[in-house]
Amino acid sequence: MTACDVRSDEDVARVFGEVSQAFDGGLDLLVHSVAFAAAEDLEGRFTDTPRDRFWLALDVSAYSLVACARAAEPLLEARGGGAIVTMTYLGGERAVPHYNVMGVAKAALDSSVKYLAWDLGQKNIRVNAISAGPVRTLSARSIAGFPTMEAIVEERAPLHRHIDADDVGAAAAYLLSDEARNVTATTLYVDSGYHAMGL
Ligand code: 0WE
Repeated sequence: MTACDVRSDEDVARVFGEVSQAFDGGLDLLVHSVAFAAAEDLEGRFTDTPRDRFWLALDVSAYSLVACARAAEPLLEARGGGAIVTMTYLGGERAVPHYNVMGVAKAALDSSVKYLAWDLGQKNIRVNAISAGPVRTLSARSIAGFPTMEAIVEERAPLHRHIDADDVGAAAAYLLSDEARNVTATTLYVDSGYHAMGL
């Protein structure tokens, strides 16, 4: 599948057109896993986030789910329903130092999951989010203090261990499967239980 700039309605329309051709006009599931904030906004003070980069982060990280869900809707409907999963993070609900504008974008994303779930539920399309703990990914490597965050989770989370991409994959496989047929509009935490702690 070709590249897709999720800030462009034309690009999104083109890619879902290609999906429709490749999959005979139908789609069973959609995994939305995209986010972006300017690197300089993931350090320092949230207060200093300029207007243009605030909207950039929300455009790529939150509105893109709405755009992709809308484009996928007729394809999912053609199969009698389906499931959408997106990736969120605790920093959208609580202030995580340095997560900054990405936290605001995740708050918008989390809310969008609920409104999309309401609209698309009518068409038997489920919409859920996975809230993963810090995972060592390519983009994580560029984040200052990432090893410290992992150490904090390992110390304080009920399961005292970090999570990896396979843990997220297993949760996604569940949410996208018929096993989760009556699960929508929710967040599944894959974070060793860290989100439940107060200290
Ligand atoms: O959502 C994220 C990070 C997503 C992300 C990563 C980058 C790095 C490269 C978005 N935009 C960019 N822009 C870049 O230029 N996470 C959940 C991982 C993450 O990022 C943090 C975290 C955690 C956790 C940043 C600061 C503090 C905590």
